[in-house]
Amino acid sequence: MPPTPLLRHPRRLAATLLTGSFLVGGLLTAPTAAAAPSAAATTAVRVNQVGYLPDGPKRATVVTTATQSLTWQLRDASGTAFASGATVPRGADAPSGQSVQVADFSSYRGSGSGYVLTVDGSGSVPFDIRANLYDALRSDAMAFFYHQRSGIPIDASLVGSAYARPAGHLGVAPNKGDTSVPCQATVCDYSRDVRGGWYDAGDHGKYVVNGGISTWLMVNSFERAKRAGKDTALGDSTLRIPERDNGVPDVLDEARWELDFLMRMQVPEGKPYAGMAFHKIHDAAWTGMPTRPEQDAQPRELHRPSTAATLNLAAAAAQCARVFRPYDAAFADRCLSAARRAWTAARANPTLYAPDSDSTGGGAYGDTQVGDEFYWAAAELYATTGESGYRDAVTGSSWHTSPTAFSAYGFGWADTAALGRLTLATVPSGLPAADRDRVRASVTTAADGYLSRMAAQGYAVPVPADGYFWGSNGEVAGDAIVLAVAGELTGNERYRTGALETMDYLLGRNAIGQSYISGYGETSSRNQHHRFWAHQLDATLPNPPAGSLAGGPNSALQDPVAQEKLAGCAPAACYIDDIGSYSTNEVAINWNAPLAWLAAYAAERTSTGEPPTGACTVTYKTDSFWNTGFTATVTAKNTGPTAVDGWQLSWIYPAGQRVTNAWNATVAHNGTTAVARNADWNRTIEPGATVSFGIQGTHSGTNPSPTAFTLNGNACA
Ligand code: 9MR
Repeated sequence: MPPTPLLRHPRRLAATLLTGSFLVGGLLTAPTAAAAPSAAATTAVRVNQVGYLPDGPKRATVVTTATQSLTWQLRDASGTAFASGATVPRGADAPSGQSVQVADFSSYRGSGSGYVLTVDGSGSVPFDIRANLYDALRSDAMAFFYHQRSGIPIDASLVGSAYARPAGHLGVAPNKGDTSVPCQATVCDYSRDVRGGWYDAGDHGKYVVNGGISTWLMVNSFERAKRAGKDTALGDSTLRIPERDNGVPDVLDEARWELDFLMRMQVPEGKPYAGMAFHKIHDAAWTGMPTRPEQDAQPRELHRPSTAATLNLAAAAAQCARVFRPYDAAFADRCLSAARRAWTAARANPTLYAPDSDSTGGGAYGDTQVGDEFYWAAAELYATTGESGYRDAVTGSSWHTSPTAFSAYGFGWADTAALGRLTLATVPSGLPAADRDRVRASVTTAADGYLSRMAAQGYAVPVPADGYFWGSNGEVAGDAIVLAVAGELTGNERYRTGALETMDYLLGRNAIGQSYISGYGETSSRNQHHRFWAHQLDATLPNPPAGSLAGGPNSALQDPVAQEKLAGCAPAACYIDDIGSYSTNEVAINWNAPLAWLAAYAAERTSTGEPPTGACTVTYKTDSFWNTGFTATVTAKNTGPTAVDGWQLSWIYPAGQRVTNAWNATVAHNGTTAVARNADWNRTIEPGATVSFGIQGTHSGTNPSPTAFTLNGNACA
């Protein structure tokens, strides 16, 4: 019997300060005056600073000491309030350390720009409500990877002159690589051409485990969109990359840039450990801040192969073989052969662990538990080939049934079992139906766990209070992927709602009112830790390009700036937009990849396809009208496929009318929103049936009919 997987969170374990690592060079001597101030919130009404989708959830969090419900008002750019309601007090919110209330204006379905949500005299930053809200982020979050490319000039015609730069690490002085990189002493006696790929983050290291998971997410984004029939948005000529217009979907072109590098990291035939992947390649010593890639003069070194890196390569390459086949069969074959070799080599060397101590000049990415990597690689190889050997490796793995495959702390570079489950749940395979259904149920169970955590928190974050570790924003975006896949598997709209609400968190509905995505929102991160986008240290260099995600709050405070500036912070507030705070404010491929996935998903115009159980049409007929009052008959029809049992119909009065009396229903007001509820004798509306009730109300001169109705949370046509 395989051992039971341990519940573990290795990404959280590096709780020590990385002294002597990122701190060499200019960073410590940078003038402190250049440091950004702590990201102070400008208002106590926290919203998604970019905005909301007309058909999506629209919630805001209000920081307040008030214990009673407050009135919220949605105003347009001219200051006119046209929707209002009551906030729901939530009391103390542990992760943020704040007392909060929640305002829900989801029933508003209009669109426009310049909206402001006001509560108790405070206004939010202005935001939009529009269907194309995420179109720009979809391409910007993906374009991040082109910016991070090694071994190719970054072309001004694609990114603008501020972000253009010569190719890095092609062996042109002062660079010393990556066209012929020797191993560290004792690792091997030859050199390898490991050019290309993406720089990992703010440093110039290239790490196979992180490259593998990031590539997988990019390709998975395409694979999911294709299943949904929405892949044209990720197709050819959709991104600003050199390969556009080559007949291959651009997101796959971008992923291939890394896949080619990952395969170069495989130990060649005839050498010791043939088929294994070198764990990483990076500078012999940490370079200073800033350092442009083409100016890096440090020697580059290959570090010893590892089982984890080899299995990441196997997983990403097996997925490549499946997804690239319709576009480039020869490349798909090359990927499959690399994946098979890697798998075989990992089986022969199952305990070649990368140590946590190997962090001079680059990150360690240490991992001593690789059962989950074996499971993930087997799942990808099985989904691609259908071969029984890989199937047996899947079903024989304790990770196949372990409840910890989806942990409360999400998936990540060291925790990959969830990725195998997502593939087995969504890609047709020969798994027996009952087993496949169990795998699918594990996805929805995990998603339900994230939803309950979101519901219990004032900021609707899927991570637990102790889950704010290095790269927590990547964790949030990864959880959203699980939610989105649960929506795909079940057709249940609540999962899409949850996935979209995590975007609200990343874009400003959070403890510090910070949009963690550069270029998006009023107060967005602009000083992420990066050796080229280092404007904070050198005014001639650019800030991070739009669509770059900061690592996010990290309660372990693992850098000197965080330790100095954030001491005593509540977990969700342990963030500072300062280039020196690499443990809260770096960018990284494994955080931007789930963001790109999520942005592409959010940009799609349709919901998960759930039959709208509350689908409805409403007529509102004014029966009589006099100088201060009116009567009307409201008729709601259930046009959905299932009965509505216990109904609640709400609408917004455009001219401040108030219902004072009702028959066949009870009507209450939440500001300008009227909420009608069933009487005892008409609580069920069968499919196709209608319910009617009468109202009497007051007006102040004009009495326009309301137009937007919501039945049990669903907008009526
Ligand atoms: O994302 C990594 C995080 O999980 C680790 O705790 C941390 C310390 O080992 O390293 C992070 O990864 C960094 C890597 O080591 C070097 N490149 C930058 C990465 C993002 O900060």
